[in-house]
Amino acid sequence: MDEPGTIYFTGTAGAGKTTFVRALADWMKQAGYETTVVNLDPGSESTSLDPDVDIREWVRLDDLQDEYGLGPNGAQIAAADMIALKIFDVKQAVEELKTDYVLVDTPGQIELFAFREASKAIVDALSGDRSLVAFLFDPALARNAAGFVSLLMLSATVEFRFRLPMLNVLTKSDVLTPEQLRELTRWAEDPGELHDAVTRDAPTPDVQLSTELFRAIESLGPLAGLLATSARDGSGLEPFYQSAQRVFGGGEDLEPSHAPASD
Ligand SMILES: Nc1nc2c(ncn2[C@@H]2O[C@H](COP(=O)(O)OP(=O)(O)O)[C@@H](O)[C@H]2O)c(=O)[nH]1
Ligand SMILES: [Mg+2]
Repeated sequence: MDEPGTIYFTGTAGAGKTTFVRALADWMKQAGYETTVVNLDPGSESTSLDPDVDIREWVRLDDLQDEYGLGPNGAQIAAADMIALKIFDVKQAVEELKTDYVLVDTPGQIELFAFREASKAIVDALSGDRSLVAFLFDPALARNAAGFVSLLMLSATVEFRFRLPMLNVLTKSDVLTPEQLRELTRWAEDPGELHDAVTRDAPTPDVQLSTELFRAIESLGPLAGLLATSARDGSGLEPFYQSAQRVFGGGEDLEPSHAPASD
């Protein structure tokens, strides 16, 4: 069997990572693709994710707080490093399930994943040649031009850290009006539109900074577009799968590993 396609889901706290992973795994299952859902958030209290492999079997935030008398932030940081020590157990558990795709939900706070050396080790251990990072844009932040630029920079930072192909994804598109959604899509496709919006929104003293930041983003490469999705109404899940598949397979679709479930 080919090695699985592994997708890491990153984004600011509350961007919708956990909800998206569950919705995508459910969609993929009914479309006939076998997935393994991995939870790498040691503080996750989500009962809805229902992961197949759960880091909390090895590292639990509440245990660390009790054992070492750490506060929530200290425990998060200790946990981020301890996960790296357990990553080969996680890898083994994932390999035993032998699915075509592995969907990895990452810790709620992005800095715990994106800015720690341990995460690089985690990603290196879990990733084969077919891996990508999905960076989720929360509409609450992406809705205005300055927030949108900030998220683009954060996404570029994640790319810089992990050196993996990236997909930028807008979550919760159901909360946006069609007009708002069109505007965000234009920003992602046309640097000129985004630049105009940034300078229009910025208070005068900020215009220069916004422009400079914008140029930095532009020079990182073409804005690759933003895929609008909603875990709530299911929109964008199939296009997301197809985009990921293009990254993994150079365009070829995998045959479903079993017949799609009928609804
Ligand atoms: N309207 C709407 N809300 C969503 C959607 N996806 C997630 N949410 C909500 O956004 C909040 C944060 O979601 P969560 O998946 O926990 O974010 P995470 O911190 O990135 O894992 C929760 O209250 C979710 O119910 C969506 O597609 N539409
Ligand atoms: Mg989460």
